Amino acid sequence: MAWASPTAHVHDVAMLLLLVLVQCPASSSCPGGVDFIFEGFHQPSNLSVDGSALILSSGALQLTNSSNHIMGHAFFHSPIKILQGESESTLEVTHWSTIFVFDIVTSSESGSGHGLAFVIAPSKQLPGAFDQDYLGVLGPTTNGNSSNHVFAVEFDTQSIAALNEPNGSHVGVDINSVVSTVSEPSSYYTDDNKRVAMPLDSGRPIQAWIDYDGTTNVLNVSIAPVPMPQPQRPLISTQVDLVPVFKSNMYVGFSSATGKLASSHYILAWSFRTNNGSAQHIDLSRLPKVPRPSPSPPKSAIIKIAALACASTLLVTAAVWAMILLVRRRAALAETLEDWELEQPHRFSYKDLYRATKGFKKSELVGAGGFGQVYKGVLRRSGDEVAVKRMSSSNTREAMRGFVAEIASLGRMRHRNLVELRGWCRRGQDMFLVYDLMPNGSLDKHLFGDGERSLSTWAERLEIIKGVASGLTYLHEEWDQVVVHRDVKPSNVLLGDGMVARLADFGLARLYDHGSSSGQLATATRVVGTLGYMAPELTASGRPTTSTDVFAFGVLLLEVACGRRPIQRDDTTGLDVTLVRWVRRLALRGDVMLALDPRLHCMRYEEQDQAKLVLWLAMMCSQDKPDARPSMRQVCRYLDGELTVQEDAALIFSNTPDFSMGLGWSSCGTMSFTSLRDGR
Ligand SMILES: *[C@@H]1O[C@H](CO)[C@@H](O)[C@H](O)[C@H]1NC(C)=O
Ligand SMILES: *[C@@H]1O[C@H](CO)[C@@H](O)[C@H](O)[C@H]1NC(C)=O
Ligand SMILES: *[C@@H]1O[C@H](CO)[C@@H](O)[C@H](O)[C@H]1NC(C)=O
Ligand SMILES: *[C@@H]1O[C@H](CO)[C@@H](O)[C@H](O)[C@H]1NC(C)=O
Ligand SMILES: *[C@@H]1O[C@H](CO)[C@@H](O)[C@H](O)[C@H]1NC(C)=O
Ligand SMILES: CC(=O)N[C@H]1CO[C@H](CO)[C@@H](O)[C@@H]1O
Repeated sequence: MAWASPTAHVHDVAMLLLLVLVQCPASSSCPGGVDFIFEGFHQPSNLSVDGSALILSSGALQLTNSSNHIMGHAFFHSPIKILQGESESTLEVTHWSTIFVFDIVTSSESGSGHGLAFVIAPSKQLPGAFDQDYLGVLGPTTNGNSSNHVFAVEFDTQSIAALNEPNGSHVGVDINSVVSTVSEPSSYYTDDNKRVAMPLDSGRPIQAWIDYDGTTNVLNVSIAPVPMPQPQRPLISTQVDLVPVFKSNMYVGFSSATGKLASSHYILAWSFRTNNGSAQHIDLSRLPKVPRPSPSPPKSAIIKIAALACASTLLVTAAVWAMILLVRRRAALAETLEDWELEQPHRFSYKDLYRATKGFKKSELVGAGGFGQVYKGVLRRSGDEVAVKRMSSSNTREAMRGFVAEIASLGRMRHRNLVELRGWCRRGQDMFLVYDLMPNGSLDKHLFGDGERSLSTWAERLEIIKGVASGLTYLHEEWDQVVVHRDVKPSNVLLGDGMVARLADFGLARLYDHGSSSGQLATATRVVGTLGYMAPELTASGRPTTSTDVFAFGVLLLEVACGRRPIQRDDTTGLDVTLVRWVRRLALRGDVMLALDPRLHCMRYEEQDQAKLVLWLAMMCSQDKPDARPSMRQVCRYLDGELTVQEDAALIFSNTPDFSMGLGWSSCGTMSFTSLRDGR
């Protein structure tokens, strides 16, 4: 196989080792047992890596990056004596134990695949290994052959129907085959024996414990999100005789592969021990950082220094250019004013916004989306920090005029859960909206961002949900006109001081008079909104209504409760599955609580009840039939406990045609979501 040849070179590149306690010589096997710990991998380490595996300067071991169809292996350099006993008949597997921390990071475009495995094998090369579902452990020619002598525990983010794997990400025990002998959906047990689902590809570090007792042949496997301690009850506890599987000297390590879908797979720390109880504890405060997919990589210091050097030599040239640019900029800052523009309050001059955002500099960019870019800026006169959203539109002047009129009235709205629109500006085909800057960023960033700021308590999330509901109720029912927001989603929910949720971005909002066919727009317009949040009838008719907002709010509720994005790719079918359908399925199975975000641990009983209510409410809001959805005012009453949610799947889904049709999918056996996309 192609990956086998660069092995030696990659190994040569390996460098120094920070903290490894090894009680055995480097090149021979270890008769007295081994006991080692890597808290971060530093070079040259006692590790043999090959394929895409490499050790990052942070100390993280990267098994794969997010390229497609690659695989990487990393093994402890020397073999380990894992069988003991004098003769064939008295052979016994020594007690062994391992603890490691892994992190699977998926960028939004790549989809997550395929996972990683802890491997015990007779060689470091793993002959015949293949990417994709084989995780680089085995391959189509070797899979299932008892001459492999390969044992693995897989941490798989993709489920393959043909391999009889459970839905979604799962943990499985593999013996000479990637078809697991035992597998469980990835989850852990709390101390009160509740099972909490936990996706493996959340981008958060996960700790795993594997223990094998050679006298009882019991294998235990547990996982838990860092920094949770080892669960008392293992996720998998199974009896398996490893004597026929193991040879007397075996290599221990990791393997990982990507396929059509790809994630970066990292091992952050690893301890392993034979003969002497549990592997050493890992100090979780010292885990190395892993790179996160980021939209704008920081400039390196070298570039800055180089730029500085160049700058001095180019000073003279620059001076000439500066004069030319100054003249040009003057011209650029000039703008055409129209009488209707002058009449409105809250109008900013382009010049002010240009200055506030340092000329719409890239470094001031705080967000970008389908509808434009958002820059942060400081207003010169007041010194206030603002967010400036810039949108380009090739609309006619008439449309622009209507838009401005709406903005003007929206500018008068005041509500604790709405971001205050301070004003706008127009220049040519560019529209600018100016909002107060929210120091805590968007809900989206907190839910799916880099981890440091994740909303870990349920109370915080419930407060945010209630805030958004209250803001939407105001827009729909409490203001002089009916305002349909049209783009309710976490990236449009900003978090102000004290993490108060404030709905932002009325850039797409439309106003209607109260009573005008319950907020229906008279004429259909171009369909706007964000895929995944659009109610089915919206894509068909293009008519935004208050109940299409309620649908999107339902999706937002699910995102907040489940910590998942609204659309995910199903690898078996290659099609998109919506979060709405996924949760409905769990609900029909009676497992709705498995949908909850695993990062929400240690929830109290009343909090679990609240979370359940939110999940059911979300399903009510995201029903296919618009009439069946509650109004935002009703939503608030449900959240405040004034109304009781019917936790009855049959009732809710009777308004959802493809579910009521005989609940067809539930009888179609294991796995794979049928890939009907909502809203298509
Ligand atoms: C990912 O790893 C592969 C194999 O080592 C390498 O060829 C590729 O350049 C890497 N891609 C990135 C983006 O680093
Ligand atoms: C198993 O592997 C061995 C050695 O590679 C080979 O000789 C044998 O034919 C294989 N068995 C099957 C059933 O593929
Ligand atoms: C496996 O888990 C069971 C149940 O918690 C426990 O009784 C047993 O001691 C564990 N065995 C090992 C080898 O850790
Ligand atoms: C077993 O581990 C303990 C610490 O967990 C250590 O003190 C002891 O020396 C070890 N024994 C052997 C034989 O390695
Ligand atoms: C997978 O999901 C289907 C429904 O989508 C269900 O019927 C099946 O029991 C699930 N399989 C497992 C192993 O959880
Ligand atoms: C090959 C190699 O790096 N061996 C090292 C393994 O770790 C021990 C203990 O730190 C070192 O002494 C070896 O040199």
